[in-house]
Amino acid sequence: MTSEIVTIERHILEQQRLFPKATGEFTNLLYDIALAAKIISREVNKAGLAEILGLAGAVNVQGEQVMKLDVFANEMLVRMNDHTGRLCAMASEESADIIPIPDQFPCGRYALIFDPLDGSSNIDMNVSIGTIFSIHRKVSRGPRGSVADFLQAGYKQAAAGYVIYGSSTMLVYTTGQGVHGFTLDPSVGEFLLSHPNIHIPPRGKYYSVNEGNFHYWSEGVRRYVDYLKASDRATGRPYSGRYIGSLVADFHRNLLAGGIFMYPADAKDPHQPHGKLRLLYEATPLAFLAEHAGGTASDGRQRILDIQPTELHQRTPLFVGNKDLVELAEGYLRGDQDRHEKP
Ligand code: AFP
Repeated sequence: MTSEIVTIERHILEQQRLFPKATGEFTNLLYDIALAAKIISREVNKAGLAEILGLAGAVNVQGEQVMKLDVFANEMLVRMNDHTGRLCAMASEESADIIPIPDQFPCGRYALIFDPLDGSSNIDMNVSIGTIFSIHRKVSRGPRGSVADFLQAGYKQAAAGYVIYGSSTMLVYTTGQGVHGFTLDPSVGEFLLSHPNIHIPPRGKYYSVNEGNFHYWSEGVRRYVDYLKASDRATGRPYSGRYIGSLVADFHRNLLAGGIFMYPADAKDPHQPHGKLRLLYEATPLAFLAEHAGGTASDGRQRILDIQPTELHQRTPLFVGNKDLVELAEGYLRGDQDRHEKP
């Protein structure tokens, strides 16, 4: 045996040592998230047994109410983090407003944003789902956290990551010092470093988009997708289409194999002219990871990480993945794609 075994705890501590002034508060916060992820993973793995053990939302054999998994995941993240003194507040995709830290607990220096169980409509089909998180530093002046701590541009994130509950459970995160992936060894309950320093491969392989929306897209998006599918040996086309409909799983595959994930704006729902995905809970953390892995993310016009959020649940179009593919998508949306197409 030659390779070192690096647990997530050791890895986070080693990262902390790069910052001699670090207090350990941030380190412990990441560790709290990893612990919540292990507990959520345990419950997700039992999902197929829900009917046998008691349907979610119904009463189980012990006479207890069985919680839906997304509700469980949300509660777990809140309960793991509300009392530690590391956070000033939380914001969850499941809650309309910010989640304050109860008065009896101290207020910390960080704001935690999470989508507790993204892709949850896939649970019943045994498809991979995920938790997405993002951490900002407290910027508001008051004694407790406020919405202002969450409405910060993505480039200011202190850390971002996700947990994918797939054929194995993996946690992938960055604090701006590389993107690192850990696989959960369920037999010992530890996340072990399996994917150090992830870089998106330079040549993308996949495009991922819900093509059922084709007729609702703008002309530019339609032409871009046609370009990706056209056969051209010189530019390695066509790209292969892969779409799960579970953002973390789609993003994770393209992070490891290269490609572009898109959820463009569409004309399907006039109330959602900006597409489906949420800026703070989905787009911003994945954009931070993509950039630190050598890729990029755009809303079709500007860098996701430069967008100044105005609302907690704001939506955005998202194009994320290899730089050349995202820039080409922007070109098609502007109508000057010829400047970006490879000869
Ligand atoms: P659910 O959490 O309702 O399953 O939505 C998942 C999601 O927000 C994201 O994970 C997917 O990328 C996207 O929606 C899929 O949306 P479409 O079903 O419209 O393709």
